[in-house]
Amino acid sequence: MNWLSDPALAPIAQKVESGQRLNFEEGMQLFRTRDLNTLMRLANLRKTALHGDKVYFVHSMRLEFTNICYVGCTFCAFAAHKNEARAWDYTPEEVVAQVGRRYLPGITELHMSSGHHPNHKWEYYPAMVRALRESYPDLQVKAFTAAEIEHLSRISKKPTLDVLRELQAAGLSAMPGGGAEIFADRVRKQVAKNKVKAEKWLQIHSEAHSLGMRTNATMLYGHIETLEERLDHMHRLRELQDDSMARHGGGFHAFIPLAFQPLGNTLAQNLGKTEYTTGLDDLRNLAVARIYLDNFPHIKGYWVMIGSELTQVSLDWGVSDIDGTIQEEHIAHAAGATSPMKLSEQGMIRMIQHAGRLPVLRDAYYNELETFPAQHEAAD
Ligand code: V47
Repeated sequence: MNWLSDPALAPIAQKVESGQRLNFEEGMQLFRTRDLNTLMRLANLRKTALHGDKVYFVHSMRLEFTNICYVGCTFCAFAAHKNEARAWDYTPEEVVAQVGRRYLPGITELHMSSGHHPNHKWEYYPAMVRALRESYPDLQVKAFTAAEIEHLSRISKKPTLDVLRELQAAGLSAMPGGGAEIFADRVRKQVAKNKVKAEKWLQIHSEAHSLGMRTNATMLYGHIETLEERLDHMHRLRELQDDSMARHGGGFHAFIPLAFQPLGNTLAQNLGKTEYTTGLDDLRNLAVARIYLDNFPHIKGYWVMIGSELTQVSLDWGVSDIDGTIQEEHIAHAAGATSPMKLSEQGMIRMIQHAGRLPVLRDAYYNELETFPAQHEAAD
């Protein structure tokens, strides 16, 4: 049976079936089509060609060492002024103690990103990474967005490449994908005008790749951006990934769309952007990303921002990674995320199994630690 109902998708389907790359206009057709069934099938085809039935997750911990931040991104409800009662700011020793408080056996990844603190000296950052590695040598530290690295370059007066090198020497394993927001200037000026510029964000990731570090890339969508601006964002990432793969043998592990959470931030209040993204927008976005970003190993469905139910559905829409158990998350929850603060390992396994997929526990480097049996029925 031929399921295709949008004739414009016929040449695109042929390209996807034969593993060819889509051009920008074809990417836009995917964003515009109402033939969601074909979109889903094409995304699933690309995902299956890469990973079969496997879906990856990590036993992880999230830690934000401070919420004090001077940058003023309009989508952010997490940042606090240092005099506010809700502000926190941990010393390296307190960071280690916080990790101890959240620690569970088997956790391999510690994901940290935080505010741009106005007063910390450069030395604070490598000292924190070193203290963590000394107390928890088995934890892989994935920390500091490109925006934070640029901030560290400014306060240390060191080039960003040296900042990365020194953090890597202190024990930094990988970088998260935050701070990318939307690259297009028109949007960036309105949502993150004091933050790292798009070109610099990309340069910092390129530098990290040159040091053999693997990184992620995010895209904050569902606010004032157009669909063209979403695809432009993906396009710039695809170009950098081509370059990093050619020059350094690899670069980005995963692309993670971040659905805008609309509470308690000025973007929501001033521009009336008070609605959550819709389920089909989330799924479409993931599917387009899977098809367009043909050189990215993984597209992540981020259960914190789209909920675990939709994340489970997204496993048919190109998603091959569902992030981790997390323990405690504050950035999305400050802005109205309705998901729980954490998931259990068992809960993540069940979510994947009940979607008829094969759960694979990974670490921050995507080493496969354990594979769980597939289970095609929704019963334990
Ligand atoms: O950098 C902030 C975004 C990011 C809101 O690399 C918001 O594996 C939606 O980067 N609505 C932090 N998004 C989270 C992040 C991340 C998450 C999961 C996995 C990985 C990874 C990285 O959250 C920030 C910013 O882009 N953000 N406020 C909001 N209201």
